[in-house]
Amino acid sequence: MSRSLFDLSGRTALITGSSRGIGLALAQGLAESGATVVVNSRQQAAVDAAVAQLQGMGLKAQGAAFDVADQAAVEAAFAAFDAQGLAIDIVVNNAGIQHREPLLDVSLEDWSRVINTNLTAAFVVGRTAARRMIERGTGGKIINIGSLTSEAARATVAPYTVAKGGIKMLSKAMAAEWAMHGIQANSIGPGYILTDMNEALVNNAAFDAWVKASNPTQRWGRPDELVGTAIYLASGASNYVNGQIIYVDGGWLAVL
Ligand code: GCO
Repeated sequence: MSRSLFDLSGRTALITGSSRGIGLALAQGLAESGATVVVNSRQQAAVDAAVAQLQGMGLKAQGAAFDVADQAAVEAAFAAFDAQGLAIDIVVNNAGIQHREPLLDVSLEDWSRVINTNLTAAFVVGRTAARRMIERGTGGKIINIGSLTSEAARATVAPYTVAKGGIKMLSKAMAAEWAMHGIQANSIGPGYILTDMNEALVNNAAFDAWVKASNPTQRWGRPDELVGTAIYLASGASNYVNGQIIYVDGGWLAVL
Protein backbone atom coordinates (compact mmCIF):
# COMPACT_ATOMS: atom_id res chain seq x y z
CA MET A 1 0.00 0.00 0.00
CA SER A 2 2.55 2.58 1.08
CA ARG A 3 4.82 1.45 -1.74
CA SER A 4 2.16 1.96 -4.39
CA LEU A 5 1.54 5.48 -3.05
CA PHE A 6 4.94 6.46 -4.44
CA ASP A 7 4.84 4.32 -7.59
CA LEU A 8 5.31 6.26 -10.83
CA SER A 9 4.76 3.36 -13.25
CA GLY A 10 2.95 4.46 -16.39
CA ARG A 11 3.81 8.13 -15.80
CA THR A 12 6.02 10.25 -18.02
CA ALA A 13 8.20 12.93 -16.49
CA LEU A 14 10.00 15.79 -18.24
CA ILE A 15 12.93 17.07 -16.19
CA THR A 16 14.47 20.25 -17.58
CA GLY A 17 18.21 20.74 -17.30
CA SER A 18 18.71 17.06 -16.56
CA SER A 19 21.90 16.10 -18.38
CA ARG A 20 23.84 16.47 -15.10
CA GLY A 21 23.71 17.62 -11.49
CA ILE A 22 20.42 17.80 -9.61
CA GLY A 23 18.35 17.30 -12.78
CA LEU A 24 20.09 14.06 -13.72
CA ALA A 25 19.77 12.73 -10.16
CA LEU A 26 16.04 13.53 -10.20
CA ALA A 27 15.60 11.91 -13.63
CA GLN A 28 17.27 8.75 -12.35
CA GLY A 29 15.21 8.76 -9.16
CA LEU A 30 11.87 9.24 -10.91
CA ALA A 31 12.78 6.53 -13.43
CA GLU A 32 13.75 4.16 -10.60
CA SER A 33 10.26 4.75 -9.21
CA GLY A 34 8.81 3.55 -12.50
CA ALA A 35 8.42 6.68 -14.61
CA THR A 36 9.52 7.08 -18.20
CA VAL A 37 11.76 10.14 -18.10
CA VAL A 38 12.47 12.74 -20.76
CA VAL A 39 15.93 14.22 -20.32
CA ASN A 40 16.43 17.81 -21.46
CA SER A 41 19.24 20.27 -21.92
CA ARG A 42 20.25 22.68 -24.65
CA GLN A 43 22.98 20.38 -25.95
CA GLN A 44 22.01 17.27 -27.93
CA ALA A 45 25.28 15.49 -27.08
CA ALA A 46 24.77 16.03 -23.34
CA VAL A 47 21.18 14.77 -23.60
CA ASP A 48 22.30 11.69 -25.55
CA ALA A 49 24.97 10.87 -22.96
CA ALA A 50 22.54 11.15 -20.03
CA VAL A 51 19.89 9.08 -21.83
CA ALA A 52 22.48 6.38 -22.59
CA GLN A 53 23.57 6.39 -18.94
CA LEU A 54 20.00 5.94 -17.68
CA GLN A 55 19.14 3.32 -20.29
CA GLY A 56 22.35 1.51 -19.30
CA MET A 57 20.84 1.18 -15.80
CA GLY A 58 17.77 -0.45 -17.34
CA LEU A 59 15.65 2.68 -16.92
CA LYS A 60 13.10 4.09 -19.38
CA ALA A 61 14.57 7.31 -20.73
CA GLN A 62 14.48 9.39 -23.87
CA GLY A 63 15.82 12.80 -24.77
CA ALA A 64 14.56 16.18 -25.92
CA ALA A 65 17.19 18.85 -26.53
CA PHE A 66 15.74 22.37 -26.45
CA ASP A 67 16.28 25.72 -24.77
CA VAL A 68 13.67 26.18 -22.01
CA ALA A 69 14.11 29.96 -22.25
CA ASP A 70 12.94 29.96 -25.89
CA GLN A 71 9.14 29.81 -25.98
CA ALA A 72 9.01 28.69 -29.62
CA ALA A 73 11.44 25.85 -28.86
CA VAL A 74 9.30 24.76 -25.88
CA GLU A 75 6.14 24.76 -28.04
CA ALA A 76 7.93 22.75 -30.74
CA ALA A 77 9.18 20.21 -28.21
CA PHE A 78 5.67 19.65 -26.84
CA ALA A 79 4.26 19.42 -30.39
CA ALA A 80 6.81 16.67 -31.01
CA PHE A 81 5.72 14.90 -27.79
CA ASP A 82 2.10 15.12 -29.04
CA ALA A 83 3.07 13.65 -32.40
CA GLN A 84 4.78 10.78 -30.59
CA GLY A 85 1.77 10.19 -28.37
CA LEU A 86 3.87 11.10 -25.35
CA ALA A 87 1.76 12.61 -22.56
CA ILE A 88 3.84 14.48 -19.98
CA ASP A 89 2.28 13.83 -16.54
CA ILE A 90 5.09 15.24 -14.42
CA VAL A 91 7.21 18.32 -15.07
CA VAL A 92 10.28 19.17 -13.03
CA ASN A 93 11.34 22.74 -13.80
CA ASN A 94 14.96 22.33 -12.81
CA ALA A 95 16.99 24.11 -15.51
CA GLY A 96 18.94 26.92 -13.93
CA ILE A 97 21.96 29.14 -14.32
CA GLN A 98 23.90 31.28 -11.91
CA HIS A 99 25.53 34.69 -12.29
CA ARG A 100 27.59 35.96 -9.36
CA GLU A 101 28.31 39.68 -9.35
CA PRO A 102 27.54 42.57 -6.99
CA LEU A 103 24.08 43.99 -7.70
CA LEU A 104 25.55 47.44 -8.38
CA ASP A 105 27.38 45.99 -11.39
CA VAL A 106 24.86 43.50 -12.86
CA SER A 107 24.00 44.34 -16.47
CA LEU A 108 20.41 44.26 -17.63
CA GLU A 109 21.42 41.52 -20.05
CA ASP A 110 22.74 39.24 -17.27
CA TRP A 111 19.73 40.04 -15.08
CA SER A 112 17.32 39.07 -17.87
CA ARG A 113 19.25 35.92 -18.81
CA VAL A 114 19.01 34.58 -15.26
CA ILE A 115 15.37 35.57 -14.78
CA ASN A 116 14.42 34.07 -18.16
CA THR A 117 16.11 30.73 -17.58
CA ASN A 118 15.39 30.29 -13.87
CA LEU A 119 11.88 31.74 -13.62
CA THR A 120 10.18 32.59 -16.92
CA ALA A 121 11.07 29.20 -18.40
CA ALA A 122 9.32 27.44 -15.51
CA PHE A 123 6.18 29.44 -16.29
CA VAL A 124 6.39 28.69 -20.02
CA VAL A 125 7.22 24.98 -19.70
CA GLY A 126 4.74 24.54 -16.84
CA ARG A 127 1.92 26.22 -18.72
CA THR A 128 2.63 24.37 -21.96
CA ALA A 129 2.42 21.08 -20.05
CA ALA A 130 -0.60 22.15 -17.96
CA ARG A 131 -2.67 23.03 -21.03
CA ARG A 132 -2.31 19.43 -22.16
CA MET A 133 -2.95 17.97 -18.68
CA ILE A 134 -6.17 20.00 -18.48
CA GLU A 135 -7.25 19.01 -21.99
CA ARG A 136 -6.61 15.32 -21.27
CA GLY A 137 -8.38 15.61 -17.93
CA THR A 138 -5.66 13.54 -16.27
CA GLY A 139 -4.24 16.13 -13.89
CA GLY A 140 -0.53 16.13 -13.29
CA LYS A 141 2.38 17.23 -11.16
CA ILE A 142 4.59 20.27 -11.51
CA ILE A 143 7.70 20.54 -9.37
CA ASN A 144 9.56 23.83 -9.54
CA ILE A 145 13.10 23.84 -8.20
CA GLY A 146 13.69 26.77 -5.87
CA SER A 147 16.62 27.38 -3.58
CA LEU A 148 17.56 28.63 -0.15
CA THR A 149 17.40 31.97 -1.94
CA SER A 150 13.63 31.43 -2.29
CA GLU A 151 13.72 32.42 1.39
CA ALA A 152 16.92 34.30 2.20
CA ALA A 153 19.21 36.52 0.16
CA ARG A 154 22.96 36.19 -0.19
CA ALA A 155 25.24 38.91 -1.54
CA THR A 156 26.37 38.65 -5.19
CA VAL A 157 23.54 36.43 -6.49
CA ALA A 158 20.66 38.93 -6.78
CA PRO A 159 19.15 37.84 -10.15
CA TYR A 160 19.18 34.20 -9.00
CA THR A 161 17.67 35.17 -5.63
CA VAL A 162 14.86 37.12 -7.28
CA ALA A 163 14.16 34.29 -9.73
CA LYS A 164 14.10 31.66 -6.97
CA GLY A 165 11.86 33.82 -4.79
CA GLY A 166 9.60 34.00 -7.84
CA ILE A 167 9.67 30.22 -8.21
CA LYS A 168 8.18 29.82 -4.74
CA MET A 169 5.30 32.13 -5.68
CA LEU A 170 4.94 30.63 -9.18
CA SER A 171 4.09 27.27 -7.60
CA LYS A 172 1.42 28.99 -5.48
CA ALA A 173 0.05 30.84 -8.53
CA MET A 174 -0.11 27.57 -10.48
CA ALA A 175 -1.84 25.89 -7.53
CA ALA A 176 -4.39 28.71 -7.33
CA GLU A 177 -5.41 28.32 -10.97
CA TRP A 178 -4.85 24.65 -11.74
CA ALA A 179 -5.73 22.76 -8.53
CA MET A 180 -9.32 22.27 -9.72
CA HIS A 181 -7.94 20.43 -12.73
CA GLY A 182 -6.13 17.90 -10.57
CA ILE A 183 -2.74 19.51 -11.00
CA GLN A 184 -0.46 19.88 -7.98
CA ALA A 185 2.36 22.43 -8.27
CA ASN A 186 4.95 22.56 -5.53
CA SER A 187 8.55 23.67 -5.08
CA ILE A 188 11.64 22.00 -3.71
CA GLY A 189 14.24 24.30 -2.15
CA PRO A 190 17.61 22.55 -2.21
CA GLY A 191 20.28 23.63 0.25
CA TYR A 192 23.94 23.87 -0.67
CA ILE A 193 24.41 20.88 -2.97
CA LEU A 194 27.58 19.47 -4.54
CA THR A 195 27.02 20.25 -8.23
CA ASP A 196 29.05 21.63 -11.14
CA MET A 197 27.18 24.92 -10.78
CA ASN A 198 28.55 25.28 -7.27
CA GLU A 199 32.08 24.13 -8.11
CA ALA A 200 33.61 27.57 -7.58
CA LEU A 201 31.94 27.76 -4.15
CA VAL A 202 33.02 24.26 -3.14
CA ASN A 203 36.60 25.07 -4.13
CA ASN A 204 36.58 28.33 -2.19
CA ALA A 205 37.92 27.33 1.24
CA ALA A 206 36.23 30.20 3.07
CA PHE A 207 32.87 29.50 1.44
CA ASP A 208 33.15 25.76 2.04
CA ALA A 209 33.90 26.43 5.73
CA TRP A 210 30.92 28.81 5.95
CA VAL A 211 28.54 26.24 4.40
CA LYS A 212 29.65 23.63 6.92
CA ALA A 213 29.58 26.01 9.89
CA SER A 214 26.14 27.46 9.06
CA ASN A 215 24.44 24.09 8.55
CA PRO A 216 23.54 21.91 11.55
CA THR A 217 24.31 18.86 9.39
CA GLN A 218 27.81 20.34 8.90
CA ARG A 219 28.18 19.28 5.28
CA TRP A 220 27.07 19.95 1.72
CA GLY A 221 24.16 17.92 0.34
CA ARG A 222 24.30 15.49 -2.57
CA PRO A 223 21.95 15.62 -5.59
CA ASP A 224 20.56 12.16 -4.75
CA GLU A 225 19.36 13.49 -1.39
CA LEU A 226 16.67 15.47 -3.24
CA VAL A 227 15.20 12.38 -4.89
CA GLY A 228 12.82 11.27 -2.12
CA THR A 229 11.12 14.64 -1.99
CA ALA A 230 10.79 14.71 -5.78
CA ILE A 231 9.22 11.23 -5.85
CA TYR A 232 6.81 12.29 -3.12
CA LEU A 233 5.75 15.44 -5.01
CA ALA A 234 5.51 13.52 -8.31
CA SER A 235 3.38 10.72 -6.90
CA GLY A 236 -0.13 10.11 -5.60
CA ALA A 237 1.28 10.47 -2.07
CA SER A 238 1.03 14.26 -2.48
CA ASN A 239 -2.35 14.50 -4.21
CA TYR A 240 -3.73 17.06 -1.68
CA VAL A 241 -0.46 18.97 -1.29
CA ASN A 242 -0.42 22.11 -3.42
CA GLY A 243 1.57 25.35 -3.57
CA GLN A 244 4.09 24.30 -0.94
CA ILE A 245 7.86 24.62 -0.90
CA ILE A 246 9.82 21.87 0.82
CA TYR A 247 13.36 22.80 1.75
CA VAL A 248 15.84 19.95 1.59
CA ASP A 249 18.74 21.74 3.20
CA GLY A 250 20.06 19.67 6.08
CA GLY A 251 18.40 22.15 8.46
CA TRP A 252 20.18 25.29 7.23
CA LEU A 253 17.02 27.44 7.34
CA ALA A 254 15.99 25.95 10.68
CA VAL A 255 18.93 27.65 12.38
CA LEU A 256 19.15 30.79 10.24
C1 GCO B 1 24.98 30.32 -4.91
C2 GCO B 1 24.76 28.95 -5.29
C3 GCO B 1 23.36 28.50 -5.19
C4 GCO B 1 23.13 27.83 -3.88
C5 GCO B 1 21.71 27.74 -3.59
C6 GCO B 1 21.38 27.06 -2.28
O1 GCO B 1 25.74 30.93 -5.60
O2 GCO B 1 24.38 30.77 -3.92
O3 GCO B 1 25.15 28.87 -6.58
O4 GCO B 1 23.05 27.61 -6.18
O5 GCO B 1 23.69 26.55 -3.89
O6 GCO B 1 21.14 29.00 -3.58
O7 GCO B 1 20.04 26.78 -2.35
